[in-house]
Amino acid sequence: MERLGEARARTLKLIEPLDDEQLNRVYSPILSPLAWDLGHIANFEELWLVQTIGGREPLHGELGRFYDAIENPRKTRGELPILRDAGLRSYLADVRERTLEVLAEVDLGLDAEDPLLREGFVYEMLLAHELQHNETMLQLLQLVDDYENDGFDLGPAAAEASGPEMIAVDGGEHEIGAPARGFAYDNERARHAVELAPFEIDRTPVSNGTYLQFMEETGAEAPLYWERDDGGWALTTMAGRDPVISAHPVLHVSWHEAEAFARWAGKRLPSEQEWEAASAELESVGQAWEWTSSDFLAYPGFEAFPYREYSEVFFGDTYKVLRGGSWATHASVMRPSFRNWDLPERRQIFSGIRCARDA
Ligand code: AVJ
Ligand code: FE
Repeated sequence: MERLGEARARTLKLIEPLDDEQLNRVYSPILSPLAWDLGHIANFEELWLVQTIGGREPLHGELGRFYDAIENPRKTRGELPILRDAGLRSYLADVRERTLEVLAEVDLGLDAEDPLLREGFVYEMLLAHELQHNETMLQLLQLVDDYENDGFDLGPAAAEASGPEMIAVDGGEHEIGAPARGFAYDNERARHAVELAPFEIDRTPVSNGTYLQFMEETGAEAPLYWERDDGGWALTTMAGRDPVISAHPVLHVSWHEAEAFARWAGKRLPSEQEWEAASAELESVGQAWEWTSSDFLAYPGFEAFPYREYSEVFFGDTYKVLRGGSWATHASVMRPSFRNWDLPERRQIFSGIRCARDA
C-alpha cells in the first residue's frame, strides 16, 4: 500500500505548481492535457482494482470510455467531457479510498489463483502505470513556461566518460525477456534464448557535444527544444533556457536521427536483444531512452495479459523499441527486460542514442 501512496504523492507533486487552466490546456496535439493523464490514472485504477477485482460499480458510469487510450487519440483529448478541476481531484481521492478498501479484502499472495492477484500483479501494474504516466506528464511539462518544482530533480545529469569507449559482448546464446516470476508486462515474456554474433556497444550514451559535431558536419537538424543562442545552442525546457551542456546525454532525437548519427559515427544502433544482453555490463543506464534498431514485435510464446491494448495492438513494423530509461523514469519502472516503444519520427520522449557495432 505504501508504494501506491508514494507514487500518488509524486503525481500530485508534479502538478502542484499548476493551476486548473494549465491542467486543462492542450499544449501539443501529440501530448494529452495533464487533466486527461490524471483522470486516466484514476480510471485505470478503478477499472482494474475497484471494478475487476473488487466487483464494485464505477463511480461515474460510462466516464471510463473517455479515458480509454485507444478509443481517444491524444489529439482529441482536450475536447472530451472528462473530469476537471475539483471533480477531478476528488475522483482521484475517491478511487484511491475504494482501492485501499478492496486491497484490504484480497489476497495478493504468491499462489493466489487469479493471475491478476498472484504475486500482487494488479498492484504492481497500477504502480507501474501511474509512474509511467508521470513520465508522460513530464514530457508535457517541458512545454509549460516557468515551471518550477522544489525537491524534484528536473533534467539530465552528466554521463561518466572514463574507461574504454566500447564494451565487447560475446556471441552465442543469450536469454532475453523477463523471468516467469515477478512483475513484468506481457510484452517482456516469454523469456527465450536468442543467438547473437559478437558485438561491441558504447559504454555511455551519446553526449550533446558529440551530437553537435554530427550536426555541424552533416547539417542535421538540432534536437527538439534546442534553440540558437548567440552562436551557440540553448535548451528551452521546463527548466527554463540554459546553454546546452556538452557532457549531458543528447535527448529528444528521433529514431531516424539516431540511425543517421550511428552511421556518421561508423557504427549502428544495437538491436533490443543486443541491448538486453549487454545491459548487465552497462553503467550509465537511465540517462536516456535509447533507440534500438528493433521493431516492436511479440516474443515467441507471447500471451496478451491482462489486456490486449497494452502491447498487442502496437506490435508490427510501425513502432521502434527503446530500452533503458531517462531522468524522468522512476527507478522501479526500469529493468533490463522493459520495452518502451514509439513512432520513429517522435522526439517528445526523453530519447537518446547508444551505438553498437559488429565485433
Ligand atoms: C510503454 C510508454 C509506450 O504510453 O503508450 C501507459 C505506456 N500504456 N498506459 C504508452 C502506457 C498504457 C505506453 N508506453
Ligand atoms: Fe495508461
